[in-house]
Amino acid sequence: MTTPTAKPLSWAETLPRAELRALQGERLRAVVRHAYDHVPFYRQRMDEAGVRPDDIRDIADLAKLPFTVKKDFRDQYPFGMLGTPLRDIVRIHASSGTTGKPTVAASTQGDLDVWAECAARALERAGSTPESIVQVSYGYGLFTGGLGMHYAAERLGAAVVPASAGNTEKQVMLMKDFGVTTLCCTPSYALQIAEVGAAMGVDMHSLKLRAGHFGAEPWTEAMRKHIEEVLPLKAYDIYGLSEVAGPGVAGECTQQSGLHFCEDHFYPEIIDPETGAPLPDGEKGELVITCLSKYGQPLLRYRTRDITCILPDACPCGRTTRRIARLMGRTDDMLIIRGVNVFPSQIEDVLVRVKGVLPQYLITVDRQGNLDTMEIQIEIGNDAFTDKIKTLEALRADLQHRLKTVLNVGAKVKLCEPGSIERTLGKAVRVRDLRKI
Ligand code: DLL
Repeated sequence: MTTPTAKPLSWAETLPRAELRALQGERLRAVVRHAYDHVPFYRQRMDEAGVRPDDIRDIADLAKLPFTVKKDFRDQYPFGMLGTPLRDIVRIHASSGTTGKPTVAASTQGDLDVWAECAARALERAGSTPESIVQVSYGYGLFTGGLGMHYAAERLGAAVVPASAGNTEKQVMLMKDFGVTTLCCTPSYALQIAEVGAAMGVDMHSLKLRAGHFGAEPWTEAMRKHIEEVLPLKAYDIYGLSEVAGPGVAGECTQQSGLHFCEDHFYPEIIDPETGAPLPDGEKGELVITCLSKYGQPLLRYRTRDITCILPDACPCGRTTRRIARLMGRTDDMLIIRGVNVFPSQIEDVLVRVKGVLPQYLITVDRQGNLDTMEIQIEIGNDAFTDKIKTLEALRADLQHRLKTVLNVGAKVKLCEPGSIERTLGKAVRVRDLRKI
């Protein structure tokens, strides 16, 4: 039995544009007022910009508000961005920051309900129903992928298999034995599952899978085609980020041509990353998101650093919410390794704390089979340079351990001689990405 709700899950996806805009304006007014009254950070920013909550009456006024950036989270770490007392916060997620401290994402129950609704809408948009069996093979934990899709499946009324990532043979067994219809994981892990299943002798095309919701890392149309060849499902792109909510901020419908934004809760803008000027629909730039319903940790005009465009035409599916194009890259140097966000500055932050090494390093990212690999070459200082293998190995192991703790993903550390990493005259080259996705 499903709990009766007043409105169908996706009622906001087909609202006439004028009604949607009125709803957005109403929610924006309330959330801006709340942020100003309850978060000293926003009050100060708005005062500096000379904007009062009463100046924000409609979505057209959004551009008057100052941007929020990732660094603001670091400066306000851990709870400086909260809009409610801590007692009203019921969950705290965290994603990578640019240095040692993570970016905190705290939610009230109301915020979680909105997120679950949006992520459930992503499942429904691609055809899942309460009859579906949804295997969540995103990692559970501080990362929002696992818990995000978990509550989405429950909100839809489907049966959820909380597999988390890893132990791939078991994933295949569960899929087969339970008749899983919907798979949620990173696109690279979907390929890994297909490969392991085939190696186990399972006819992957005999599985009941019909939809996959893949995201958290960049992928391409070519990869979609490949996944659809090796698994008997349609592969749908799903987008989200911890600061805003998690998976489900936007996701594709069965047309597979752009990700419908849950515009009634998350308002998207595209700006010129150089000037900050808003760009019209159809033009490529940086995605900026305002959370219209988030009160635990309000978020106004957040610069995501993700590059995309808002598709100017209406979707043939009949939904009126605007879509974004597949993500086209980032304006910063964030890497996504096995679904985990990694900033080169995090590595630098570790190196400056370790005696004997220089903050001279080169990250090489590659893909072996379907798994990302990361090797970090690090220069040793002249003082620490020795021909004692035992000493060097201890240093190497220590660095590898420290980096794994900070980055949340393993990297192979290779020590190299002083001066051996190429110096450039301009911007240092810190990353070689050899993956051909
Ligand atoms: O990756 C949330 C998520 C989980 C999305 C599961 C989809 C599925 P973060 O760890 O905070 O949150 O990383 C957010 O990942 O700014 C993008 O750069 C990247 N990203 C997320 N989805 C996609 C996608 C989750 N579909 C950052 N395509 C974002 C490309 C994506 N990049």
